[in-house]
Amino acid sequence: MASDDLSHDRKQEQLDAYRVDPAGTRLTTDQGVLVDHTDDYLTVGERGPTLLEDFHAREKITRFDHERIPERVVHARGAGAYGFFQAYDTSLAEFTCARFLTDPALRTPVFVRFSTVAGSRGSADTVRDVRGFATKFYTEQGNYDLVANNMPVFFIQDGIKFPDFVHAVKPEPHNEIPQAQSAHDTFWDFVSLQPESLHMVMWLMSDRALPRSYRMMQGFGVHTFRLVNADGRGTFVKFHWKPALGTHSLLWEECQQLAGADPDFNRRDLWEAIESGQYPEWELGVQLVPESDEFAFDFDLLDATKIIPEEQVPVRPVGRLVLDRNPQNFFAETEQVAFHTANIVPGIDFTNDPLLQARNFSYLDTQLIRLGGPNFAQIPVNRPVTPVTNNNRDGYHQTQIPAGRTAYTKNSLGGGCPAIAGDFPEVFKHYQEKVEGHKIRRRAASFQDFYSQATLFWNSMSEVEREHIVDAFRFELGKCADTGVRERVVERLNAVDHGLARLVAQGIGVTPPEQEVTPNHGRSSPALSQLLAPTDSIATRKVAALVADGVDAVGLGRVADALRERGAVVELIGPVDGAVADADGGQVPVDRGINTVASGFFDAVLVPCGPDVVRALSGDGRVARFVNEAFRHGKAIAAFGGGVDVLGAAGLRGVRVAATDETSVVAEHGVVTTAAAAGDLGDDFGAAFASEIALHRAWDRPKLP
Ligand code: HDD
Repeated sequence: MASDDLSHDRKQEQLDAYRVDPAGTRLTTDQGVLVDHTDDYLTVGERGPTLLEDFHAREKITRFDHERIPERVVHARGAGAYGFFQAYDTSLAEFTCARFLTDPALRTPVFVRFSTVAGSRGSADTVRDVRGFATKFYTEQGNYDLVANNMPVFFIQDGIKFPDFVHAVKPEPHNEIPQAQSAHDTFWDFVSLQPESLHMVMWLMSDRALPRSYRMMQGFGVHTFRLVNADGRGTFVKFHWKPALGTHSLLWEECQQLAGADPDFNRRDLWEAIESGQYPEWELGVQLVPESDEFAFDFDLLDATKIIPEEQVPVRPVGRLVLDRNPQNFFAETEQVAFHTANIVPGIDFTNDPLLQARNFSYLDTQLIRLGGPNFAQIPVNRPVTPVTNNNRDGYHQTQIPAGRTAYTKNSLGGGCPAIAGDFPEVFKHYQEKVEGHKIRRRAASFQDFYSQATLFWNSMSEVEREHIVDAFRFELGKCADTGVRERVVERLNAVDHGLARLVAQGIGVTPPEQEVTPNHGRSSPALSQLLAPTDSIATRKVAALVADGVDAVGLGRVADALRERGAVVELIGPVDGAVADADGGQVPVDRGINTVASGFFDAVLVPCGPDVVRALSGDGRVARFVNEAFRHGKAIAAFGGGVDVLGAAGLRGVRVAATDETSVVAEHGVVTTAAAAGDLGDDFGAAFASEIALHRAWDRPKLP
């Protein structure tokens, strides 16, 4: 086996030892006793009282009673996968001795868990929320956890406020309403009284809070961390994950529809992509700041509510992350995985960011209650691939049998083992920092600018992104019953941007502010807009082909092939599940019935030709709604032959479509049409449709009334 494969497989090999396969086995009790009957309790006579001595029934029910563990206090809902990380080259060795970042021959195994933050374990995926992006690297130097989010800043500057923040955003304590939403009074009350949250709130109100897929979102380590090289020299670092498929979002209306139609939308998407071999991929990048530049910025590097604009410090590519294996058991792996910001390896260290320091306490602490004791690092998914040898002992759920009579350092009776690693090259050395000061409870003056970067974010948005932000504020604040809270938020927004504050105020019945309090500084960071970096790929994009009896299978096949060749997933949606007849009377199997899907499941819609099809589709209210929604949501829509008529029947207006005799391809605002059908349908039709899908959405499309 090549050495570069070794590390990757090492974690899986370790996990294999714990995997239990029921194939070919017989039912037993937990004690290994064979069981021949598990449907009836042991009773006295067929209709008589049950017996306490039925150890099998008692064990079965007891085990069931104890199945649940506390859900994560935040980030309770998630989905995870295994994969690997591989550095591109050795260039980071100048800055860090972390081998997984500097040795391109190493494929470091990883487990990644994506999550929402506010909702309970059973809440919907497509809520407006931050997404977690936590990666456990099983490195050759021990486990490293990069516990990141899909937004580069945080709500608060100091971790001591975390319980307050979380209490404010979680369901209100008196009635436990609302679930998985920030659209309620206590959250906005908190925001209005903690202006440091405003920058993050701008991100939360933006499309970033509605990712199309976990596979299409960025990740950020948020804090300024430190890289440390072999000589002990430190360099400040911010970590970035960039998705290979581009960063894309859903629309709020779709999110609300999907929360009902498929609450597992993001989970399922990740699972299915990996099952089908379309492995999600990200690039790790770093922003490096020499220690000598610690004070070169107009914000504090230790302030987690600030970004370093990429235009100021470019993101330097380091390596790639690929997720290629789904877990086998959700509870054992995804639920029991335990991340901790303090899990670091030689070459990486902390800074004095007070948010990070609080996290370094909180994550270990939370696992103790969540996983029931101090031995959670022995749970298979959490085990490092490096040996663990120390004198930590006992506690709940100890699964190892430490041999020998000595459990202390120093010892002579145990041969002095485990021995202190001393100057062993792999040993972790804390970064040496000289610190002095008074013991005080006070925020630094350099943390006091709460608005400039919120303004920077607003200035960097495209027009459509701004529209979405205003709509989001109007929705969220519209759900706030307390007018005082609404007014205070508008007041805060006025310090971000006067125009924004006025637009929001007008939508929520608050008198728009007359005066601009702080003039907008006018600076922007183009890298913050999702729309400025479109991809040209349609890989993994989902296209719904709406079919009915009489479909032009030849034309449909041509377009579907063109899309599939480019990596898209085409699903045939019929009036019901099963099959439809093609124009020649043959059978075309459908993938799903329209009653089981929603337009939000797909990135694009194709309406094929066939006279009966057009009649059937035009007369089907579900089809009309499907196409109409896809149009309103800016999705690419294609129709050929008579299928073009279905678009009119669905109420599409304001976009020119091909006339009945126009066999060339007409593409306007993401609507691609032609009168050509069957054998006359050229390759240019599929190609034009693919180009529109790659744009993600046609944002300039006229709005329907
Ligand atoms: Fe946190 C979970 C990310 C601030 C305390 N956090 C958690 C997870 C992610 C983050 C991705 C889910 C991990 C998983 O999938 O199991 N948290 C962040 C980021 C933050 C942040 C990017 C700011 C930069 N967190 C933060 C603070 C505190 C916590 C300030 C406490 C002082 N976070 C926790 C926690 C959780 C957690 C309570 C809940 C479950 C867990 O840790 O394992 O300890």
